[in-house]
Amino acid sequence: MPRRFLVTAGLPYSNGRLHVGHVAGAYLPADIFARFQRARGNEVCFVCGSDDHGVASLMKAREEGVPVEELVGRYNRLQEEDFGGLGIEFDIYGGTHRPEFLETHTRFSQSMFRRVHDNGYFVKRTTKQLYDVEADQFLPDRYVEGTCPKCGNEDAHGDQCDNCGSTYDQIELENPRSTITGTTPELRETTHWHLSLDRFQEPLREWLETKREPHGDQPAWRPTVLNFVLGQIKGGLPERAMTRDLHWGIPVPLEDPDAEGKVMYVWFDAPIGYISFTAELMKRQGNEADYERWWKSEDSEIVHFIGEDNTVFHALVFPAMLMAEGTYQLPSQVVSNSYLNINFGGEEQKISKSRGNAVWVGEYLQDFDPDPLRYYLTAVAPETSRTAFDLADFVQRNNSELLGALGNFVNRVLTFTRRFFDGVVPPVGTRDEADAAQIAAIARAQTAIAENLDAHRYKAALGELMALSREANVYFNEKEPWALRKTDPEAAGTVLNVCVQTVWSLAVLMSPFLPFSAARIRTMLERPEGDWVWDSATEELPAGSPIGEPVLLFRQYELESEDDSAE
Ligand code: B3M
Ligand code: ZN
Repeated sequence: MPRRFLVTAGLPYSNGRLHVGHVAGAYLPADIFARFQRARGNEVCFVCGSDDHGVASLMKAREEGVPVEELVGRYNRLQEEDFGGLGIEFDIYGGTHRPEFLETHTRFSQSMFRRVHDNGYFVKRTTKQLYDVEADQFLPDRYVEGTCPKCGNEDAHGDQCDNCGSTYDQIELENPRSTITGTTPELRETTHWHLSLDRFQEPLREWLETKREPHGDQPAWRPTVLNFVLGQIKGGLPERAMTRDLHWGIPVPLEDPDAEGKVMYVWFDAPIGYISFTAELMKRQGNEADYERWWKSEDSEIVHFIGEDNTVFHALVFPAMLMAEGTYQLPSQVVSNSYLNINFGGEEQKISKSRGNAVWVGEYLQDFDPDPLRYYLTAVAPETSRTAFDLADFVQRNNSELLGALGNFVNRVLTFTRRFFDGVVPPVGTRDEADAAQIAAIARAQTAIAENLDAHRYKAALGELMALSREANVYFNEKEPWALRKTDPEAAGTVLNVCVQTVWSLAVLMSPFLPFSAARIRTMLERPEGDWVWDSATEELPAGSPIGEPVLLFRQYELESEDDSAE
């Protein structure tokens, strides 16, 4: 029976371009997983899109002086382009305010909100908040500055002080000022709906405890993720306001005068985007109700890929929302990655736009190919702890590992076969022990890679792929087919037969990681296009199969020297 996977990758805020940290944290491992499971013959629906609401996008639009719809629309398209350039292929790329998705997304978000409300899991509370009279709006924390109530720093943010690190409620700030108009805001009462997370502490704890061990066909969750969220539960889960006084978001759908002019908190509607985008896809395929096969049926496995800062929302808040709603399944797996830092100017730094140290996907793709980045970001993936992107290391590994080991082997074998064996796979002949060992290495690598990918160990899986390519190089070198050809042409044919089989297997096994290169090998081997089939890695190409013109898989990269960059 094929398995069914609903795979999601965190919805990027549509207010900036994507950099390597985003890719390593969520999108690349999700894409590798989706490609692998598909090749395995499993049913996969890979969903993503932009997170268009929230205060940050509103602020950015204000800064740029453009309507927020225009801003998020622009970044939605740019981000989709960046993903496409890297071969991150979603089945659907939506957007929580993308025009073609808005009706479905609003309907799903409002229905969820209403059901959580009707099931009694919201508490309505009236509190005081800062109101900017001139701008005629309540001020989200990011729109307020003032004097820190703890240390007296005069440039403290609405909810935290960068000087002393304390956090507080915005109304505790002294001498508050609105960053929109610069005026002094006044205190006004406002009403919001709070999700009673406290009532889900026990059910969440019980559910999460089952993830310590393998469950169903799923591996245990990463201990870092579990320990973190279980720790949060131990500390007590606070109620969280799920509505906001903003004009940007999904309107709160309650027949209550207090709900007027309010929208949902961005973190309420964003994860519902996963569901509404799936529904939109199903609608396009003919039947919207099919989204239930993915989201409500027990034989579907929901796998979320996220960066570590999104863990609370995916492992606690969203599951609590789903429990409160009552008809959904909970996720089977939350694959959360740590941050990817960057080595810059001789030190390891957090990737940040303002520091100017980010490697942007769009810029990268102007100079380099997608597969080397996919390779490097998997090789240094921050799976269990923070790691760092290092440009010199990227160049070095491209040259020595991708080009030196993998690319070279493929190129040598195909060139040699064309030159000395009429461009066709030579007959098998009699395999000696070394030949048989090389054939056995293929099956071993296939199993090891699959086991690691099923367990969400991407780095280790890639390591097995590269081990196979190194073994293959050793085999080729030790067999010396260039000499053997003269003394025992049949044995040399057998060696090249084994090598071509290995090239083909490498293509199948690399296809989740390095899809562009895999496709090139497939073309060179003149194999039919179409979906990759994992099992075909061990299906031997018959003698006589044609070998096409070899093309180089990887290029040598050079670090820009000081002189070049000064020009
Ligand atoms: N947009 C946060 C982020 O990009 C948020 C993820 C939403 S996933 C439902 O870090
Ligand atoms: Zn302070």
